[in-house]
Amino acid sequence: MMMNDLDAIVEALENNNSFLLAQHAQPDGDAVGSALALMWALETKGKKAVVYNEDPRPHYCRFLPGEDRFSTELGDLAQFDALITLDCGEFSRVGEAVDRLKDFPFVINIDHHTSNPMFGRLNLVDAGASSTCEILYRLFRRWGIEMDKWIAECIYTGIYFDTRGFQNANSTAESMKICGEMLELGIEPSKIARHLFVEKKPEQAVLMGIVVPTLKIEAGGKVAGLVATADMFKRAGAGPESLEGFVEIPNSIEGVEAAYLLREMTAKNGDALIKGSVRTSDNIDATIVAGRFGGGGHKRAAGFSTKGELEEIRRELVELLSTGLDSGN
Ligand SMILES: [Mn+2]
Repeated sequence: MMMNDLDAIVEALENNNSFLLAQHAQPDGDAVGSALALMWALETKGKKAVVYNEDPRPHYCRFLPGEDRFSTELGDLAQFDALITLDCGEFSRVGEAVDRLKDFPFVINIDHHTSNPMFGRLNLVDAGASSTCEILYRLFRRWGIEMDKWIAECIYTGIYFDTRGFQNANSTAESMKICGEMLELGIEPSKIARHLFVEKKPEQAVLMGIVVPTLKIEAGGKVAGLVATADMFKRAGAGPESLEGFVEIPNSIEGVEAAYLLREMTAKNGDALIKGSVRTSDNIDATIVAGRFGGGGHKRAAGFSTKGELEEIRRELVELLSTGLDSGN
């Protein structure tokens, strides 16, 4: 799926002055990288950009230039000419602010999720792109942005994060070429790799020790997953972001074709929720499985938040994944 208002978006950026940049709540490396890359690019053109997210940035993004420029307040929306959503598979992913933002008169939607319903007045959505940062790179090229080391660090971070260091199927010649070009602008790939994927906080390592024993391998070795209860977070003294990347533990097991991670969490309104991450091989579409729980994402990596009891959802999810693998759906 490809929705391409590239030239119209370049024109809109050129002809307007003040932009609000929103990404999905609980931002990841691509959300933070794309917001900051676009902020710096707009500033090189003398434009004003405010970067908004209701949630704090994950600790692994704290090294990025401009990381302290995020705001958790929207302020007066009338000051903005356009709202640009980044890495949001649907409008509601911006979080609670969607109630105020959904009537904004001019929305530009830049994203790479398969399930994106094209909610912007202008849309630049390519599910074939590794990341939102890869799409921004194309936009900057078309717009004639002179990319510097700061922009390069942000772009590289988004691509490297969403491909998981080129381990995922969304790693393409194009995404690698762009990253090579970012290296030529002076970034240090080993530093970024360490921040994104290697370094753990001590409490994350403790949490790993508690969560790994919940591993279950089922469906004849094809489905594997972990669960994390609220009590486990408490025992480890770790926050909800601490599970980043943990789904790769079951996903790394030989023979496993579908992996999951479920965790208990509390929504902002106080509701108890189960948050799920799903990783799949070629043989099963993760967006269909996550969709059954009201979520979405990419074919091989998707997620959801739902109400319910942890073990019940685990059974239901394993059942769906096993059946899906059997039917080749
Ligand atoms: Mn992304």
